[in-house]
Amino acid sequence: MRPRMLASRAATLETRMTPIDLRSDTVTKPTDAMRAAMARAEVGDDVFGEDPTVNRLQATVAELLGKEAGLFVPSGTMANQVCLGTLTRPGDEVVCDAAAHCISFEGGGLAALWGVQPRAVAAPRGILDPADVEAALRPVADHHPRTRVVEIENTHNRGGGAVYPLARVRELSALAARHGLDLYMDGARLWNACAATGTSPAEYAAGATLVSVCLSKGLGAPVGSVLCGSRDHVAAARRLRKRLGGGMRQAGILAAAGLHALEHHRARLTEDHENARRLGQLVAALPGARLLHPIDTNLVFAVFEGQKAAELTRRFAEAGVLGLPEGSRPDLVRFITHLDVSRSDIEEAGRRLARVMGG
Ligand code: TLP
Repeated sequence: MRPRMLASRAATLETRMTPIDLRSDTVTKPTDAMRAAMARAEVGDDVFGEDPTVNRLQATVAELLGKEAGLFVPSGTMANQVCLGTLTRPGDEVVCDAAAHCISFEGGGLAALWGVQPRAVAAPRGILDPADVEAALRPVADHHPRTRVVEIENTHNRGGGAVYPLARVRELSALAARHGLDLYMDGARLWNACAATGTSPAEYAAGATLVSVCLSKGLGAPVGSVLCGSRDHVAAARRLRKRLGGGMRQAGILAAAGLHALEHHRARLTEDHENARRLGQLVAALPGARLLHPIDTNLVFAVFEGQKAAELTRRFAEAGVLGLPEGSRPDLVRFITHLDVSRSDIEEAGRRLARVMGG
């Protein structure tokens, strides 16, 4: 065959190959076993509190987090907003890090839904320093907004999957308690923090008034988060969930996926972390690339100096690797490992990326 024909055959093969999807750990599809568990689920009307599988999921997560009660909600965004809405009144202030998910990626929900403003504190990799939090608290006076909540994110998304050391969480919860504030933990990827450190979910959650965890990221369920706290706080959160239209009916089908994920997909998260470290090595070896952060969990943040992440991710996609322009700087690409990518997918992703970068 002539070289031009060969090149066009290669291009056709390339466009046909299965993409390795590293855009997020939300892209996983339910396994056959998970689908079977969903099909078998006993259900009832959860708005009446009568879905036995939802009730079991809520109790299971509450127990894991060492809290009195839990509430199943459709998404991590709703969990964050319902929790922060539960703990605040209009005009209040939430202290969080400047890159927190609840103020970066939730459509301005704090302001739009609850009339609450963030007090954003710069924090390396999103991990708050208690001294900076203390400095951000408003004095009590008629002029000022009322500081009500300290919000932390563990692991931290825009911090590249950074893990809160338990000691830091304890310092922040002690600080919050000293000032009569509540601590809220966005634990969308708390399972990853636990897998990376060996700290239990209950240890991490102990100082938080409310905490939420996600079932549809690393754990591979199709939908859902659970928020946990005292019975009273969860009853208040339930009202807000209903207000937002998050009261679901025979939701046991979804809760069954969450229960299956908790049982079968938690211990394996360390595999995702190992795959992320391997991907990090492969990416760091590409010409012009470097890792922005050490890899603590399943997120890989790679900087391609002088390049546009939007353009680069288009070229990566053509070569069969999906990543996301992270958005906090123009040359930053985000990759996330998860249940649906194996070690050999990671090796293959490395080869495909090297073809794009000429490495
Ligand atoms: N994060 C998504 C996007 O929104 C960026 C992702 O792909 O990483 N808290 C944290 C720390 C999150 O990373 C996310 C999702 C959420 C909350 C919201 O969860 P969902 O997407 O279920 O509303």
